[in-house]
Amino acid sequence: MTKKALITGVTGQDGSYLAEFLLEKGYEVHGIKRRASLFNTGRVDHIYQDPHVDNANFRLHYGDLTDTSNLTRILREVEPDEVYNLGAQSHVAVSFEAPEYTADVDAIGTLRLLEAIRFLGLEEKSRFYQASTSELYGLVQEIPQKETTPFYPRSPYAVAKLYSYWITVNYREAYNMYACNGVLFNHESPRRGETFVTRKITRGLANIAQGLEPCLFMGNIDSLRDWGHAKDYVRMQWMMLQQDVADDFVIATGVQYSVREFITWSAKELGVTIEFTGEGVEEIGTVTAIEGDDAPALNVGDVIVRIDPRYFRPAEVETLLGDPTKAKEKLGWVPEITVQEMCAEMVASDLKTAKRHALLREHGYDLPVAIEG
Ligand code: NDP
Ligand code: GDR
Repeated sequence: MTKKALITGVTGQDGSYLAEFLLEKGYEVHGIKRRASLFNTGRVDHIYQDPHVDNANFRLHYGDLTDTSNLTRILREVEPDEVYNLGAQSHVAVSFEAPEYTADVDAIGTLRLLEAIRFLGLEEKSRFYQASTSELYGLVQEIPQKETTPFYPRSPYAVAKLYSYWITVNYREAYNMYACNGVLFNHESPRRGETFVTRKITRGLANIAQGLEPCLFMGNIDSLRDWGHAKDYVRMQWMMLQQDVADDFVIATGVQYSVREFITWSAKELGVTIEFTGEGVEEIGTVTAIEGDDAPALNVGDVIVRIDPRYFRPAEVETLLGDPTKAKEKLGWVPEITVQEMCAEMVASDLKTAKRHALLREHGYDLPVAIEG
């Protein structure tokens, strides 16, 4: 029998990689996409199948985590073997600006799905994966963080995700549902949203190198993160639902770097050496050497990184470092892509786009390059 999976957030970074992964495993994949005034399926267009074709095994349904009746109807239609709840307002800084909406989607949205599964009598059939987060550790109580580390969320996003973490545990214990939390540390890719720090850096520097943007404006570049590749992490999401007994796992690489280091590596991928000088909001990143021909718009001495306090958060998570021992020992999971390899892949992808833009500009077809974020 073909297994059926339902993915909320299928149009996002993880949703797109997970859909690809499950299709390769022979699943029938159903995804929930939001109604938007512009096309929002760019990350899954390459796996889209015309619904008029017989046996299409990738299908999209309009829906929203704020809409109980819609979620219930989709679950009733699909009767999935596995539900992956990846949909969320996932930007930490934005959650300070839209805290109530973030709570509605990221906390109550999870409850809506779990209740719909129960209401439809699917609790024996549908296994449930909740996209939990290292942001739960917030103001860290232990280094490195593992499954038993106490939580201390530091943003409306993290507080909403704390509710989802515990409601998932609660439904597992109360109703014997197969429900798991993957406590995932930061994971990135060329498909990462443009306003998350790694993508902002790789895209911004590629644009600067091609003369499309003047400077990268950053927030707290001392921040430390444990970054992995989204492809490695979605494989783990599936592995978690294949166990005999539902459980919660930390997924991380166990290695930590600063945002400043990520900027330096990204520049290096473009053949550019940056030196940081100054302190606090006065810190700047200046070009000290250029090799190769990927940065034709730059000269030694150019200041291409500055600090803009607008990007500081009201409460910051300064440091995160995960201990994935349990996932490695119980599930045999090991991340295959290093953060440096991932950085190179992201820069190469953004450089390709930037070169295309620069070429269009050179020939009089100017496209606006959004630099806010
Ligand atoms: P993205 O922001 O790339 O994707 C989020 C997805 O959720 C998008 O498809 C988005 O739709 C959808 N979405 C947003 N609001 C709603 C809503 N109201 N109803 C239905 N869908 C909605 O996130 P990632 O792929 O990076 O992350 C996936 C999940 O994992 C998220 O829950 C995130 O919080 C969590 N997480 C992510 C980590 C990471 O480092 N990437 C680490 C730990 C947890 P649209 O495309 O229309 O915007
Ligand atoms: P994070 O990711 O908040 O960890 O949440 P993000 O990439 O946004 O920030 C990482 C760190 O970089 C610092 N930073 C900046 N961040 C952004 N976005 N823009 C900047 O200009 C900037 N300058 C410095 C931040 O302050 C922070 O310390 C991500 C999301 O994917 C969540 O959904 C997920 O749960 C967690 O990772 C794990």
